[in-house]
Amino acid sequence: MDLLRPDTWPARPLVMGIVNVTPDSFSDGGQHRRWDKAVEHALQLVRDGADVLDVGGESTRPGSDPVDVAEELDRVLPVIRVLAGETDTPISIDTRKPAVAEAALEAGAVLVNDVNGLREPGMIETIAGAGVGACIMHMQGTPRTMQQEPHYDDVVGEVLDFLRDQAHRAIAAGVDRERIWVDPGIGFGKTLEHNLALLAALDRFAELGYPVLVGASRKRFIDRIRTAPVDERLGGSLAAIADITRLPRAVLRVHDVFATRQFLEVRARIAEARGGHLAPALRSESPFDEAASGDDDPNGREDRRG
Ligand code: HH2
Repeated sequence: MDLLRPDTWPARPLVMGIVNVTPDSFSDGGQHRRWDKAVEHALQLVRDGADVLDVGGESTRPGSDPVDVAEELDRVLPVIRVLAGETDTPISIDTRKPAVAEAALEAGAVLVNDVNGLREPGMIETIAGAGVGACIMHMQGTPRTMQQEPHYDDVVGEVLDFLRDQAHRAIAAGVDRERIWVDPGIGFGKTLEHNLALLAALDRFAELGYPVLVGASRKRFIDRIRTAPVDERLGGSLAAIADITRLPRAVLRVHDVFATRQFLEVRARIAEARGGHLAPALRSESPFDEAASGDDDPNGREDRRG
């Protein structure tokens, strides 16, 4: 299934599983440093229900330092090569660098997830030339400085304008319109209030006409609302995306793939019970169907997680 084309989009949000191959990512840094561990983790995310795998070799947490091209390639290429041979799940490369994107696409990635919103010279051309998809994310500043007093007169309007303009630039340069996703960039040069305003306005992002990606998983704004270490922010992560099923096409970039799929599935079943429209399609799509028929089996989760 070509998930990047709208005609093959399932009737539910896509779940993008995060595969960080970095020593310093904010939430799971270091755990997947060695590429074989990262592959193992990624394949677990596939079993957990990931629709897309997002492989990244440079941390973009607030205050983080950039890494050079050679180091980033050294981290991500072996992981992408192995994953491309081991799973049909589409692979996205999370990078700001055209050279890394190009090599990752050659190694088997099919989507460039750019937190820099395709601003680096050469990035749009790389994507257009390869005929692949792109996620355009908004960021104010750079990861090193972005949380130092971010300011907007109208955060939603400014982020919308940026995404619309960058998408138009990409299309004008030959990127397939149908393969563009947009992302307001939760936590990237935003205060708590900015993040909340953006999450409350996702419908307006959907009106741009592209699938909307939301990356709220385990982020710091959750801690600002109720203090919790990164691995105890699942409740807040799910709350942040609770309304997303309203959007026609959404992508959830998450660490906790299984819990997110479970969350979506339970919500869909409740909507179905209420007479909603999402659940039937969701149910027929679900890789969890078999287990769903044995709802009460307490071992179901273990079985699926292999
Ligand atoms: N967030 C992070 C990284 N990449 N890409 C998109 N499109 N949207 C996001 O919100 C987003 C992203 C940061 O999260 P994580 O990968 O867990 O951490 P790190 O940047 O430290 O690797």
